[in-house]
Amino acid sequence: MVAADDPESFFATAPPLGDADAVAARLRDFIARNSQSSADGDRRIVCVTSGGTTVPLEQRCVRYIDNFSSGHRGAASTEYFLKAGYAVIFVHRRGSCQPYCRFLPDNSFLKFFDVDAESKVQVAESHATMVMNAIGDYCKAIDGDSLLKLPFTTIFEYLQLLKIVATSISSVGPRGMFYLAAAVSDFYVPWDSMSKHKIQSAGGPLDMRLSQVPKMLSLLRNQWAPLAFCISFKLETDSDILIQKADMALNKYKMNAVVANLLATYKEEVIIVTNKERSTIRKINRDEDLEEQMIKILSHNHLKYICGNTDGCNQS
Ligand code: 9Z3
Repeated sequence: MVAADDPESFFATAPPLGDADAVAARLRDFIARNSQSSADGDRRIVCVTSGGTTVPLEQRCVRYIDNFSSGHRGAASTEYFLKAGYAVIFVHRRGSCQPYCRFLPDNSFLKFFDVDAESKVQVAESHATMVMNAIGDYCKAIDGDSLLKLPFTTIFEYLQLLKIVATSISSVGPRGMFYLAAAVSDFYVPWDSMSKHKIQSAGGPLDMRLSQVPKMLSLLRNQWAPLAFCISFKLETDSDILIQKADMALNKYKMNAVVANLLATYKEEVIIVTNKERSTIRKINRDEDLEEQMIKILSHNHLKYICGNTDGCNQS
């Protein structure tokens, strides 16, 4: 019997994506349109993953295990990648934070609107500029064919999507980048050993054995998109092991960079670990996005990487 932590068995037993062919076609078109040479050279394309994956406990899912992530980092990073001229494939958890919507309040959404004397709904004066800018930036990204959004919920959907995106992006070689900010489950229940119906409580306490999710970073690096510039994230709660774990990921999966962060401080501080250096990035003032500095450094490193992998490199 093949182990559940074997990638082949994971993909063979996972419920197939309903729209895999349509997703592959959209990706092909998006990448082709963004690969046509333009005045500023061939465009760079990044796949940003964002939000947490779920692990269903039942095939007709009532209960699931979730991973911590609001999707804020992925959404903010997408905005800065777009600003830096990248085309972005935003692979995100359904319902998680979206680019240009980060500042919309999730609990007091109605505060954004006023009803005037003629009963017409309007954006409140206090938020009008912010909403207008967000709509403008979002439309520019969509109309300019710079942003493709692909949603997932479960670990099964996420890994199948990642594989399709990676094998598509491989066609642009070193111009492709992966920025894997999604919080991905380490353990799961294989589809073929999962209860079909809702697990009943009448049987007493629940004993459940979870299998390890296969490590797909090796496949991404070695098979799916061998020339892409790859950045993975490492989230820990214990500061004593963070850097050691990031170094391990860097070397084991041959990542170009690992972004290390602690649960307690991830909004204020990250450490970008590469083979050459460790750079600590801190938020200096409240209104600043940490992601702005992160994307500046990483996109610069990506340019250098492209130059090292391309003859007659014309990127500056
Ligand atoms: C991260 O570490 C992200 O920075 C956060 C962002 C999830 C903390 P938010 O979405 O949070 O802004 O609320 N992402 C990677 C987390 C992860 O699961 N990494 C795995 C690991 O650490 C490797 S894929 O082992």
